[in-house]
Amino acid sequence: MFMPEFKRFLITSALPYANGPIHIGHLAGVYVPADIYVRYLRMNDKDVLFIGGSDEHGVPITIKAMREGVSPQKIVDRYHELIKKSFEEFGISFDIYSRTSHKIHHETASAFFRKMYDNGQFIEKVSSQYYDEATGHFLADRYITGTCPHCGYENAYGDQCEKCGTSLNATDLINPKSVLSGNSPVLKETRHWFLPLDQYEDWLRKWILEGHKDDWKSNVYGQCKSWIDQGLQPRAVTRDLDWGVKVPVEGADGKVLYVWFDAPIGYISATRELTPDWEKYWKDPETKLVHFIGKDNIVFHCIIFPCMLKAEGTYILPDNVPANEFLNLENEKISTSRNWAVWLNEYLEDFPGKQDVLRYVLTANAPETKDNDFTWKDFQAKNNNELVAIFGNFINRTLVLTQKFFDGKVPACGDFLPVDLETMETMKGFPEKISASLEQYRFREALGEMMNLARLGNKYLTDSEPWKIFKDQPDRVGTILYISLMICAELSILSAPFLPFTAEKIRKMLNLPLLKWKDASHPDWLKSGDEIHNSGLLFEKVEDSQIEAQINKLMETKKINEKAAAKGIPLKPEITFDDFSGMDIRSGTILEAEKLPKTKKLLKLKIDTGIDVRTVVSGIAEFFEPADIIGKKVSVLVNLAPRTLKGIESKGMILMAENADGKLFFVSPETGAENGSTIK
Ligand code: B3M
Ligand code: ZN
Repeated sequence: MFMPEFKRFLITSALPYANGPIHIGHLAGVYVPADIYVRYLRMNDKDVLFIGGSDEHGVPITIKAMREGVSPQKIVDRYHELIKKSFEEFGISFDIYSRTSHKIHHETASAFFRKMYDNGQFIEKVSSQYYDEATGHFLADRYITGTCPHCGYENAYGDQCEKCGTSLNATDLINPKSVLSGNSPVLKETRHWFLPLDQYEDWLRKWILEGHKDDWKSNVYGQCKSWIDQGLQPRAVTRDLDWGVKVPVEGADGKVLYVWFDAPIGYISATRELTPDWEKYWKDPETKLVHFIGKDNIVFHCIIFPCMLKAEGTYILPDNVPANEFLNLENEKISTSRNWAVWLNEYLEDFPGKQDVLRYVLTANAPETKDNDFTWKDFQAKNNNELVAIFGNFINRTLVLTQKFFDGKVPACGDFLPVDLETMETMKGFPEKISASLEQYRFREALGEMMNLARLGNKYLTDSEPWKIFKDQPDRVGTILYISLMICAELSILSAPFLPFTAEKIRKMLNLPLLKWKDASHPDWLKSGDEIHNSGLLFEKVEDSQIEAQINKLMETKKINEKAAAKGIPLKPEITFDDFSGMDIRSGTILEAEKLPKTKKLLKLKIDTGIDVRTVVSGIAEFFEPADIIGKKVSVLVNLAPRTLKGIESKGMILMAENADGKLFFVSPETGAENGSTIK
């Protein structure tokens, strides 16, 4: 494995913005897979550093500070500590968890910029940028939102559309709005430094499109290809802000480095902070550099940061960037601002000692190739049906039987039957299989194999039924339990990257020394007569009540969000009763429905209004299939002046309820209200 052989490994995980706690989306996308990989490397005696830290600059921080009316420093101090602590408790085994407000980072990032500046690697340019006249701020990045010119998403940020992932300049947005005041911004001239990404296009093509066609994940490779194919533009790497790393150039007062310029340099600063030997990790081509990130960070880690490293000239490039897709929660996108998330710090409080359960569920559901969903019901099922019923059950049965029949001592091993030999042969295959998956960043697959080893153990015990034969064949039972204990020991090694807390418990119960990955394939370190002690169940059932409590918490959030959204819809001006009674609204039934060709939203409906049968063109096609709404009772405004839409005369309008997120629902009279009855 590890072909080609690298001398050392430098593993980085995205630096989370210190503007809120960590949630399961971050964990599943970045930190759990990175931690599994690093633990695996360490168990293989590799020289490895695992780098993490808080990203404390950028607009996400200043916006949060502004909303709370406190200083940005206050925000980052609060969340850095919270994040750091919850990572620790969750067993994310960073070698260092640093922060970008440290002096060493400001120095490192400044020097990096200055070297590129001195080498003439930036374009200095005065350009027009959006400016909020009401507040006196230039608007870049998340200070400005608008419609994405690529996919039409209405809440794209000034630096990136979160829907389609495209990286944007604020001036690309359609209908831009200031996040500060809600106003439409004006253009104002300002001077900035740009990284001419277009000059790196040929090099990027060679390095990524030719060089990493086979080893980068297809989602990562695909995104890179589409950016490069679209043509790269020079990108501003400085901003008019006062929070961040000051631009180290004379006459650049009031300007800081763009957060996406300084943040990845944070990986370098953290390594410098960790060890005086940092250069060999960053500059020797025999180091394998791997960035673990989420999909919205791909462009920054695969295109922009590598261009910076290449320009600076003395650094190595990432060997791989195994970015994950997104994890949703109960079928909805996780959102910090809408509080739609499972927060790590709250999980640790609600489920004390159950770090491994969450690690397991997030790995089993990892959004490795496509977006995936976390649901509390599935969390419960995976815990109860897999961790408790398979993994925990096997270890517990083996230990209980050893206690019962052999006084808690490893029994002597007698002659092998074919089933023993076969089982031992299968056991031998697991380390290699799991390694192969892990080394290709297939963590779900690796976890599945590890569980197959527990399944093998369960089947072996169930088939051999030692509890039935002890009386007549105690030696045979000794052999069965000896082999079962070997499987337990193998599990304690192979589960360690995924379930570190559990692995350690098993190791202690079996009285084993700290073992390495290679020890799993020749498990001869259990000796007959060695004492073991069963210190209790590894996993407990998650009860329905615990799941209900979590679901209720989410329902509360939903209610709060709905209220906030409804409040956000402004009331229309007052009308008189006559205005209202001028509307003739009737109960009707949809008789026919068909999609209007070449439109996305329109359905052509035939409606029985009780007065007549008429055609109404309605903009509901995105929410309803024509076949599903035939026979549906609807409320129809019948005296609306006719309009021609796509060449079809539409007479009237059907009434719909619209959610704050744009979802539509019929306003249907109850059965019994005949067609033509008036609605008032
Ligand atoms: N803070 C973005 C994010 O949390 C960013 C990652 C920086 S990695 C250098 O999505
Ligand atoms: Zn988009």
